[in-house]
Amino acid sequence: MSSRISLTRYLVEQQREHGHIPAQLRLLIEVVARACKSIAISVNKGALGEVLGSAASENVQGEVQKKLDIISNEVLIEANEWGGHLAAMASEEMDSIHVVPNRYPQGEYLLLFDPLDGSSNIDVNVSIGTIFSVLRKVNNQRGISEEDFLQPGKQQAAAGYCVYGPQTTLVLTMGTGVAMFTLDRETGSWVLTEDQVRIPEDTKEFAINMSNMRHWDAPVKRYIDECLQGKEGPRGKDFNMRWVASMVADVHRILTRGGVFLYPWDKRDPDKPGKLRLMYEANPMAFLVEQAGGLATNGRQRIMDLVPGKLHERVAVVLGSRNEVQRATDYHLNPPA
Ligand code: AHM
Ligand code: MG
Repeated sequence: MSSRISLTRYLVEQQREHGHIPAQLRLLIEVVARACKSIAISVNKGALGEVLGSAASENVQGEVQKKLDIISNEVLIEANEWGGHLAAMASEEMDSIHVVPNRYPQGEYLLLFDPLDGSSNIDVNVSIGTIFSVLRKVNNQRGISEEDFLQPGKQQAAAGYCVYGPQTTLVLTMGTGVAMFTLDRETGSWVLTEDQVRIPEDTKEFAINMSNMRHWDAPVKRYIDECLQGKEGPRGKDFNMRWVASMVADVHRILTRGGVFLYPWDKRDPDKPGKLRLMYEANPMAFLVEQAGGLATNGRQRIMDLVPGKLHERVAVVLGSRNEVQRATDYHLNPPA
């Protein structure tokens, strides 16, 4: 089909139309997309590729790593370190940053990723994904350190994810809307299947891990309780609930048909601001959601305005359909007296 638009063609046309997509950024996106293709192949092999199960290691957050967490991390590093488009990378699965080795040219960008999101779903054959965020290296005066990564999400040059589900789909923003590409397994190419994605402003679907209910803070309890009261309650409509436990899959559903996703702060571990990681999960998803007309907050502030204090920082997340995120955020900011 000659009318099919490949990822390469999309990137070239975006450059022509908007004139501000540097060649290094285009290369970076193509390389990440290629790495995701390779991860998709490992995911699909499953038990046949001996990639299921846990590895004998923990990551910096003390979580047991799955074999696929490690494989995906390696695929992304190896694909990205030699192209000349990056200065350094940071990953949910690595304690510290990976600076591009001296034998390769250093580029202008920093890449952050959660190589395999939804790790608890790997072995049970439920959708999982890769999430990535791209920042510019702002300081050209010296070498590269962790500090260079500590930029607010609003400074992202691009962000996206790839979901490995019934279809393999790459979702991308470079700040001019959100586009979705489906992997054509016969030709091995990413084909544009949705452009200028929009999230409906209203929804009747929420996503939260209800088993944590007893630990929630009052505003979250109030918001969910009102949804659960359905037609008879203050919202005057019935809500449906979904929770995949893979953020990529939950966000993909929201980008496709609307909804609200919450992983709030809770009292289980009061010193932890939330479960999800600001730089590998919340920021890239917030960029995509805002570019599709939705909102993303930590209950009180816009996620992309938060200035990270450290690489592996965690954050509470409320994102999705604009009017619902606004409501849940209002409940935090203006609790009843
Ligand atoms: P991971 O990056 O280690 O896979 O953890 C993040 C995942 C998210 O994808 C998902 O929204 C959440 O953890 C599910 O957590 P829970 O098991 O507490 O419901
Ligand atoms: Mg994750």
